[in-house]
Amino acid sequence: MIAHTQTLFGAVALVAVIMGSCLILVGQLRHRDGMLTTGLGMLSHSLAYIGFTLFGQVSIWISYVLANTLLSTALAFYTVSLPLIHGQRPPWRLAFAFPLLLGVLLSLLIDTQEPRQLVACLLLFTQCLVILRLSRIHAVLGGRAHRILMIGAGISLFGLGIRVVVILAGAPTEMHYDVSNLKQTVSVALGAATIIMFSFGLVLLSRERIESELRQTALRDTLTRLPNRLPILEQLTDELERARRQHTPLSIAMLDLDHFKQINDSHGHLVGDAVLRHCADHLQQRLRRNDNIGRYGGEEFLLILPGTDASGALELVDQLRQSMTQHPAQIDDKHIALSFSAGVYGSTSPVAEDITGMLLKADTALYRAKHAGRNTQVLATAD
Ligand code: GH3
Ligand code: MG
Ligand code: MG
Repeated sequence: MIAHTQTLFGAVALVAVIMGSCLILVGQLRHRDGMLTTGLGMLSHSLAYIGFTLFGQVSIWISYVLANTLLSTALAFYTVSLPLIHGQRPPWRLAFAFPLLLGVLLSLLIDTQEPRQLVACLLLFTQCLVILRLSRIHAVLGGRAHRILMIGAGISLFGLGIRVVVILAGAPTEMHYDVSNLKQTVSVALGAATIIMFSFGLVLLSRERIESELRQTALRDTLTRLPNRLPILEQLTDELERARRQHTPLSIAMLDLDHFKQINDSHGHLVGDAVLRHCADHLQQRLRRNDNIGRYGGEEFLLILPGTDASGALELVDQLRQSMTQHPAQIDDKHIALSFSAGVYGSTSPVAEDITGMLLKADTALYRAKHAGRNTQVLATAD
Protein backbone atom coordinates (compact mmCIF):
# COMPACT_ATOMS: atom_id res chain seq x y z
CA MET A 1 0.00 0.00 0.00
CA ILE A 2 1.38 3.39 -0.96
CA ALA A 3 0.18 6.29 1.16
CA HIS A 4 0.27 9.94 0.20
CA THR A 5 3.55 10.88 1.89
CA GLN A 6 2.66 14.40 3.00
CA THR A 7 -0.73 13.31 4.37
CA LEU A 8 1.10 10.63 6.33
CA PHE A 9 3.55 13.22 7.69
CA GLY A 10 0.60 15.40 8.70
CA ALA A 11 -1.16 12.51 10.49
CA VAL A 12 2.00 11.59 12.41
CA ALA A 13 2.52 15.27 13.31
CA LEU A 14 -1.02 15.44 14.71
CA VAL A 15 -0.51 12.34 16.86
CA ALA A 16 2.85 13.67 18.10
CA VAL A 17 1.43 17.07 18.99
CA ILE A 18 -1.37 15.47 21.03
CA MET A 19 0.97 13.08 22.83
CA GLY A 20 3.57 15.80 23.43
CA SER A 21 0.99 18.23 24.88
CA CYS A 22 -0.34 15.52 27.21
CA LEU A 23 3.17 14.76 28.46
CA ILE A 24 3.93 18.43 29.04
CA LEU A 25 0.70 18.73 31.04
CA VAL A 26 1.55 15.60 33.04
CA GLY A 27 5.08 16.89 33.65
CA GLN A 28 3.59 20.15 35.02
CA LEU A 29 6.44 22.10 33.43
CA ARG A 30 9.03 20.50 35.74
CA HIS A 31 11.82 18.72 33.94
CA ARG A 32 12.87 16.64 36.92
CA ASP A 33 11.19 13.40 35.85
CA GLY A 34 11.98 13.79 32.16
CA MET A 35 8.32 14.18 31.14
CA LEU A 36 8.64 17.83 30.11
CA THR A 37 11.66 17.14 27.89
CA THR A 38 9.95 14.08 26.41
CA GLY A 39 6.89 16.24 25.64
CA LEU A 40 9.07 18.95 24.10
CA GLY A 41 10.74 16.25 22.02
CA MET A 42 7.31 15.18 20.70
CA LEU A 43 6.35 18.78 19.89
CA SER A 44 9.64 19.32 18.10
CA HIS A 45 9.10 16.02 16.24
CA SER A 46 5.64 17.12 15.18
CA LEU A 47 6.88 20.55 14.00
CA ALA A 48 9.56 18.78 11.96
CA TYR A 49 6.91 16.62 10.28
CA ILE A 50 4.73 19.67 9.61
CA GLY A 51 7.80 21.16 7.89
CA PHE A 52 8.10 18.01 5.74
CA THR A 53 4.44 18.31 4.69
CA LEU A 54 5.29 21.75 3.28
CA PHE A 55 8.12 20.46 1.09
CA GLY A 56 7.81 21.91 -2.40
CA GLN A 57 5.39 24.61 -1.23
CA VAL A 58 7.63 26.77 0.95
CA SER A 59 11.34 27.56 0.87
CA ILE A 60 13.73 24.66 1.33
CA TRP A 61 15.14 26.50 4.34
CA ILE A 62 11.89 25.79 6.17
CA SER A 63 10.86 22.44 4.71
CA TYR A 64 14.34 20.89 4.80
CA VAL A 65 16.93 22.74 6.90
CA LEU A 66 14.59 23.85 9.68
CA ALA A 67 12.48 20.67 9.61
CA ASN A 68 15.51 18.35 9.90
CA THR A 69 17.03 20.56 12.60
CA LEU A 70 13.75 20.23 14.53
CA LEU A 71 13.85 16.47 14.08
CA SER A 72 17.38 16.43 15.46
CA THR A 73 16.21 18.69 18.33
CA ALA A 74 13.49 16.12 19.11
CA LEU A 75 16.13 13.39 19.36
CA ALA A 76 18.25 15.68 21.58
CA PHE A 77 15.26 16.09 23.93
CA TYR A 78 14.76 12.30 24.08
CA THR A 79 18.48 11.92 24.81
CA VAL A 80 18.43 14.26 27.81
CA SER A 81 15.18 12.71 29.09
CA LEU A 82 16.91 9.40 29.82
CA PRO A 83 19.31 10.65 32.54
CA LEU A 84 16.69 13.15 33.78
CA ILE A 85 14.27 10.30 34.51
CA HIS A 86 16.99 8.83 36.74
CA GLY A 87 17.55 12.14 38.51
CA GLN A 88 20.98 12.53 36.87
CA ARG A 89 22.53 15.50 35.12
CA PRO A 90 21.89 15.15 31.40
CA PRO A 91 24.55 15.80 28.75
CA TRP A 92 22.76 18.99 27.55
CA ARG A 93 25.67 20.33 25.48
CA LEU A 94 26.45 17.06 23.73
CA ALA A 95 22.77 16.37 23.01
CA PHE A 96 22.05 19.81 21.55
CA ALA A 97 25.37 20.02 19.67
CA PHE A 98 23.79 17.64 17.14
CA PRO A 99 20.90 19.89 15.99
CA LEU A 100 23.25 22.86 15.99
CA LEU A 101 25.77 21.06 13.80
CA LEU A 102 23.02 19.70 11.57
CA GLY A 103 21.52 23.17 11.09
CA VAL A 104 24.91 24.63 10.15
CA LEU A 105 25.89 21.78 7.79
CA LEU A 106 22.51 21.73 6.03
CA SER A 107 22.70 25.50 5.55
CA LEU A 108 26.11 25.10 3.95
CA LEU A 109 24.96 22.20 1.76
CA ILE A 110 21.58 23.67 0.88
CA ASP A 111 22.26 23.80 -2.83
CA THR A 112 23.39 20.18 -3.05
CA GLN A 113 21.19 17.10 -3.08
CA GLU A 114 22.91 13.81 -2.07
CA PRO A 115 25.48 15.37 0.33
CA ARG A 116 22.70 17.30 2.08
CA GLN A 117 20.53 14.19 2.41
CA LEU A 118 23.44 11.98 3.52
CA VAL A 119 24.61 14.46 6.17
CA ALA A 120 21.10 14.66 7.60
CA CYS A 121 20.79 10.87 7.71
CA LEU A 122 24.27 10.41 9.20
CA LEU A 123 23.76 12.85 12.09
CA LEU A 124 20.27 11.56 12.88
CA PHE A 125 21.68 8.02 12.72
CA THR A 126 24.38 8.93 15.27
CA GLN A 127 21.78 10.47 17.58
CA CYS A 128 19.73 7.26 17.46
CA LEU A 129 22.87 5.30 18.34
CA VAL A 130 23.40 7.60 21.36
CA ILE A 131 19.79 6.98 22.45
CA LEU A 132 20.28 3.24 21.97
CA ARG A 133 23.37 3.33 24.19
CA LEU A 134 21.79 5.54 26.87
CA SER A 135 18.69 3.31 26.94
CA ARG A 136 20.94 0.41 27.91
CA ILE A 137 22.83 2.42 30.51
CA HIS A 138 19.67 3.84 32.09
CA ALA A 139 17.68 0.61 32.22
CA VAL A 140 15.88 0.00 35.52
CA LEU A 141 16.92 -3.33 37.04
CA GLY A 142 14.28 -5.92 36.10
CA GLY A 143 12.44 -3.34 33.96
CA ARG A 144 11.40 -3.56 30.33
CA ALA A 145 11.01 0.06 29.24
CA HIS A 146 14.58 0.27 27.97
CA ARG A 147 13.77 -2.52 25.49
CA ILE A 148 10.95 -0.45 23.97
CA LEU A 149 13.34 2.50 23.66
CA MET A 150 16.00 0.32 22.09
CA ILE A 151 13.52 -1.12 19.60
CA GLY A 152 12.35 2.46 18.84
CA ALA A 153 15.93 3.55 18.18
CA GLY A 154 16.53 0.39 16.14
CA ILE A 155 13.47 1.06 13.98
CA SER A 156 14.62 4.62 13.42
CA LEU A 157 18.08 3.38 12.40
CA PHE A 158 16.42 1.00 9.93
CA GLY A 159 14.26 3.78 8.46
CA LEU A 160 17.29 6.04 8.05
CA GLY A 161 19.18 3.10 6.55
CA ILE A 162 16.52 2.74 3.85
CA ARG A 163 16.93 6.42 2.97
CA VAL A 164 20.74 6.12 2.79
CA VAL A 165 20.55 3.03 0.55
CA VAL A 166 18.11 4.72 -1.84
CA ILE A 167 20.25 7.89 -1.95
CA LEU A 168 23.47 5.92 -2.53
CA ALA A 169 21.71 3.83 -5.18
CA GLY A 170 21.42 7.06 -7.16
CA ALA A 171 17.75 7.82 -6.62
CA PRO A 172 17.77 10.70 -4.10
CA THR A 173 14.68 12.29 -5.65
CA GLU A 174 12.69 9.20 -4.62
CA MET A 175 13.26 10.28 -1.04
CA HIS A 176 11.95 13.82 -1.50
CA TYR A 177 9.23 14.53 1.01
CA ASP A 178 6.64 15.32 -1.66
CA VAL A 179 7.10 12.01 -3.49
CA SER A 180 4.79 9.11 -2.68
CA ASN A 181 6.16 5.61 -3.13
CA LEU A 182 6.44 2.43 -1.07
CA LYS A 183 9.87 3.33 0.32
CA GLN A 184 8.55 6.68 1.55
CA THR A 185 5.45 5.05 3.05
CA VAL A 186 7.59 2.52 4.93
CA SER A 187 10.10 5.17 6.00
CA VAL A 188 7.43 7.57 7.36
CA ALA A 189 5.54 4.70 9.04
CA LEU A 190 8.78 3.71 10.76
CA GLY A 191 9.18 7.34 11.88
CA ALA A 192 5.70 7.18 13.42
CA ALA A 193 6.58 3.92 15.21
CA THR A 194 9.71 5.61 16.57
CA ILE A 195 7.75 8.53 18.03
CA ILE A 196 5.25 6.21 19.71
CA MET A 197 7.93 3.90 21.07
CA PHE A 198 10.12 6.75 22.38
CA SER A 199 7.24 8.46 24.17
CA PHE A 200 5.77 5.23 25.51
CA GLY A 201 9.21 3.90 26.48
CA LEU A 202 10.22 7.10 28.30
CA VAL A 203 6.92 7.29 30.22
CA LEU A 204 7.24 3.63 31.18
CA LEU A 205 10.88 4.13 32.18
CA SER A 206 9.84 6.98 34.46
CA ARG A 207 7.19 4.76 36.03
CA GLU A 208 9.63 1.89 36.49
CA ARG A 209 12.11 4.24 38.12
CA ILE A 210 9.49 5.56 40.59
CA GLU A 211 8.31 2.03 41.39
CA SER A 212 11.86 0.88 42.02
CA GLU A 213 12.47 3.88 44.29
CA LEU A 214 9.28 3.17 46.24
CA ARG A 215 10.25 -0.49 46.57
CA GLN A 216 13.66 0.50 47.90
CA THR A 217 12.12 2.93 50.39
CA ALA A 218 9.58 0.38 51.57
CA LEU A 219 12.12 -2.41 52.04
CA ARG A 220 15.08 -0.45 53.44
CA ASP A 221 15.23 0.91 56.92
CA THR A 222 15.75 4.64 56.52
CA LEU A 223 17.95 5.01 59.60
CA THR A 224 20.47 2.20 59.12
CA ARG A 225 19.96 1.54 55.35
CA LEU A 226 19.70 -2.16 56.23
CA PRO A 227 16.82 -4.29 54.93
CA ASN A 228 13.94 -4.00 57.37
CA ARG A 229 11.90 -6.80 58.88
CA LEU A 230 9.90 -7.80 55.78
CA PRO A 231 12.78 -8.28 53.31
CA ILE A 232 15.06 -9.95 55.87
CA LEU A 233 12.29 -12.46 56.66
CA GLU A 234 11.78 -13.01 52.92
CA GLN A 235 15.51 -13.60 52.66
CA LEU A 236 15.27 -16.14 55.48
CA THR A 237 12.45 -17.94 53.64
CA ASP A 238 14.57 -18.07 50.47
CA GLU A 239 17.66 -19.28 52.32
CA LEU A 240 15.67 -21.97 54.12
CA GLU A 241 14.30 -23.15 50.76
CA ARG A 242 17.79 -23.28 49.33
CA ALA A 243 19.21 -25.10 52.39
CA ARG A 244 16.41 -27.68 52.07
CA ARG A 245 17.13 -28.21 48.39
CA GLN A 246 20.89 -28.40 48.74
CA HIS A 247 20.94 -30.13 52.16
CA THR A 248 23.25 -27.50 53.60
CA PRO A 249 23.22 -26.11 57.15
CA LEU A 250 21.60 -22.78 57.95
CA SER A 251 22.02 -20.64 61.06
CA ILE A 252 20.45 -17.47 62.33
CA ALA A 253 21.28 -15.11 65.17
CA MET A 254 19.10 -12.54 66.91
CA LEU A 255 21.12 -9.63 68.29
CA ASP A 256 19.80 -7.08 70.80
CA LEU A 257 21.88 -4.13 72.01
CA ASP A 258 22.43 -4.09 75.77
CA HIS A 259 20.93 -1.30 77.86
CA PHE A 260 20.15 0.78 74.83
CA LYS A 261 17.50 2.72 76.72
CA GLN A 262 20.29 4.09 78.92
CA ILE A 263 22.11 5.41 75.85
CA ASN A 264 18.95 7.24 74.76
CA ASP A 265 18.34 8.51 78.28
CA SER A 266 21.89 9.78 78.83
CA HIS A 267 22.69 11.18 75.38
CA GLY A 268 19.31 11.76 73.73
CA HIS A 269 17.51 10.01 70.88
CA LEU A 270 19.55 11.62 68.09
CA VAL A 271 22.75 10.21 69.53
CA GLY A 272 20.87 6.91 70.01
CA ASP A 273 20.05 6.97 66.29
CA ALA A 274 23.68 7.63 65.38
CA VAL A 275 24.74 4.72 67.64
CA LEU A 276 22.28 2.45 65.82
CA ARG A 277 23.77 3.52 62.48
CA HIS A 278 27.24 2.83 63.84
CA CYS A 279 26.20 -0.67 64.99
CA ALA A 280 24.58 -1.49 61.64
CA ASP A 281 27.68 -0.36 59.69
CA HIS A 282 30.03 -2.14 62.08
CA LEU A 283 28.17 -5.45 61.82
CA GLN A 284 27.64 -5.22 58.07
CA GLN A 285 31.30 -4.54 57.38
CA ARG A 286 32.34 -7.61 59.33
CA LEU A 287 29.95 -10.12 57.82
CA ARG A 288 31.00 -12.56 55.12
CA ARG A 289 29.76 -12.04 51.59
CA ASN A 290 26.97 -14.64 51.74
CA ASP A 291 25.69 -13.58 55.15
CA ASN A 292 22.76 -11.22 55.53
CA ILE A 293 21.71 -8.77 58.17
CA GLY A 294 18.48 -6.85 58.68
CA ARG A 295 16.98 -4.52 61.25
CA TYR A 296 14.47 -6.83 62.88
CA GLY A 297 13.15 -4.33 65.42
CA GLY A 298 14.16 -1.14 67.30
CA GLU A 299 17.70 -2.14 68.33
CA GLU A 300 17.48 -5.77 67.27
CA PHE A 301 19.23 -7.23 64.26
CA LEU A 302 18.70 -10.58 62.56
CA LEU A 303 21.67 -12.35 60.99
CA ILE A 304 21.21 -15.08 58.40
CA LEU A 305 24.23 -17.30 57.96
CA PRO A 306 23.77 -19.72 55.04
CA GLY A 307 26.03 -22.78 54.87
CA THR A 308 27.03 -22.25 58.53
CA ASP A 309 26.36 -24.78 61.27
CA ALA A 310 25.64 -23.94 64.90
CA SER A 311 29.25 -23.96 66.12
CA GLY A 312 30.40 -21.81 63.18
CA ALA A 313 27.57 -19.35 63.84
CA LEU A 314 28.39 -19.18 67.55
CA GLU A 315 32.03 -18.46 66.74
CA LEU A 316 31.14 -15.73 64.22
CA VAL A 317 28.73 -14.03 66.62
CA ASP A 318 31.34 -14.17 69.37
CA GLN A 319 33.83 -12.40 67.06
CA LEU A 320 31.26 -9.76 66.15
CA ARG A 321 30.40 -9.19 69.80
CA GLN A 322 34.04 -8.79 70.81
CA SER A 323 34.69 -6.45 67.95
CA MET A 324 31.64 -4.38 68.92
CA THR A 325 32.85 -4.02 72.52
CA GLN A 326 36.32 -3.03 71.27
CA HIS A 327 34.96 -0.30 69.00
CA PRO A 328 32.88 2.20 70.93
CA ALA A 329 30.69 4.47 68.82
CA GLN A 330 32.26 7.90 68.34
CA ILE A 331 29.46 10.43 68.08
CA ASP A 332 30.58 14.07 68.13
CA ASP A 333 33.09 14.11 71.00
CA LYS A 334 31.50 11.20 72.86
CA HIS A 335 32.79 7.63 73.02
CA ILE A 336 29.87 5.34 73.71
CA ALA A 337 30.67 1.79 74.81
CA LEU A 338 28.46 -0.87 73.30
CA SER A 339 27.65 -4.51 73.62
CA PHE A 340 24.96 -6.86 72.48
CA SER A 341 23.46 -10.14 73.56
CA ALA A 342 22.63 -12.78 70.99
CA GLY A 343 20.57 -15.91 70.59
CA VAL A 344 21.99 -18.26 67.97
CA TYR A 345 20.22 -21.14 66.30
CA GLY A 346 21.82 -23.46 63.80
CA SER A 347 20.19 -26.24 61.86
CA THR A 348 21.97 -29.05 60.06
CA SER A 349 18.74 -30.55 58.72
CA PRO A 350 16.68 -27.60 57.45
CA VAL A 351 14.12 -29.99 55.87
CA ALA A 352 12.34 -30.21 59.21
CA GLU A 353 12.50 -26.45 59.94
CA ASP A 354 10.15 -23.53 59.45
CA ILE A 355 11.09 -19.89 59.91
CA THR A 356 8.71 -19.26 62.82
CA GLY A 357 10.26 -22.13 64.76
CA MET A 358 13.80 -20.97 63.97
CA LEU A 359 13.04 -17.39 65.04
CA LEU A 360 11.38 -18.57 68.24
CA LYS A 361 14.39 -20.67 69.17
CA ALA A 362 16.83 -17.82 68.49
CA ASP A 363 14.63 -15.43 70.47
CA THR A 364 14.45 -17.79 73.46
CA ALA A 365 18.23 -18.13 73.38
CA LEU A 366 18.52 -14.32 73.28
CA TYR A 367 16.31 -14.10 76.36
CA ARG A 368 18.65 -16.53 78.12
CA ALA A 369 21.68 -14.48 77.05
CA LYS A 370 20.12 -11.39 78.64
CA HIS A 371 19.45 -13.33 81.83
CA ALA A 372 22.99 -14.66 81.84
CA GLY A 373 24.20 -11.08 82.37
CA ARG A 374 24.25 -9.68 78.76
CA ASN A 375 27.25 -9.16 76.43
CA THR A 376 27.22 -12.83 75.54
CA GLN A 377 25.74 -15.29 73.05
CA VAL A 378 23.74 -18.40 73.77
CA LEU A 379 23.17 -21.31 71.45
CA ALA A 380 19.56 -22.44 71.21
CA THR A 381 18.74 -26.06 71.80
CA ALA A 382 16.83 -27.90 69.08
CA ASP A 383 13.68 -28.29 71.24
P1 GH3 B 1 18.28 -4.74 77.22
O1 GH3 B 1 19.71 -4.90 77.54
O2 GH3 B 1 17.41 -5.54 78.13
O3 GH3 B 1 17.97 -5.02 75.81
O4 GH3 B 1 17.96 -3.24 77.54
P2 GH3 B 1 17.43 -2.13 76.57
O5 GH3 B 1 17.56 -0.85 77.25
O6 GH3 B 1 18.13 -2.24 75.26
O7 GH3 B 1 15.94 -2.54 76.48
P3 GH3 B 1 15.00 -2.71 75.25
O8 GH3 B 1 15.62 -3.62 74.27
O9 GH3 B 1 13.67 -3.13 75.78
O10 GH3 B 1 14.85 -1.22 74.71
C1 GH3 B 1 15.18 -0.85 73.48
C2 GH3 B 1 15.20 0.66 73.39
O11 GH3 B 1 15.62 1.03 72.09
C3 GH3 B 1 13.84 1.28 73.59
C4 GH3 B 1 13.68 2.25 72.47
O12 GH3 B 1 13.41 3.54 72.92
C5 GH3 B 1 15.02 2.26 71.79
N1 GH3 B 1 14.90 2.38 70.36
C6 GH3 B 1 14.23 1.55 69.51
N2 GH3 B 1 14.33 2.00 68.24
C7 GH3 B 1 15.06 3.13 68.29
C8 GH3 B 1 15.50 4.07 67.30
O13 GH3 B 1 15.25 3.95 66.10
N3 GH3 B 1 16.25 5.13 67.71
C9 GH3 B 1 16.57 5.29 69.04
N4 GH3 B 1 17.30 6.35 69.37
N5 GH3 B 1 16.14 4.45 69.97
C10 GH3 B 1 15.41 3.37 69.62
MG1 MG C 1 18.15 -3.96 74.06
MG1 MG D 1 15.16 -4.79 72.24
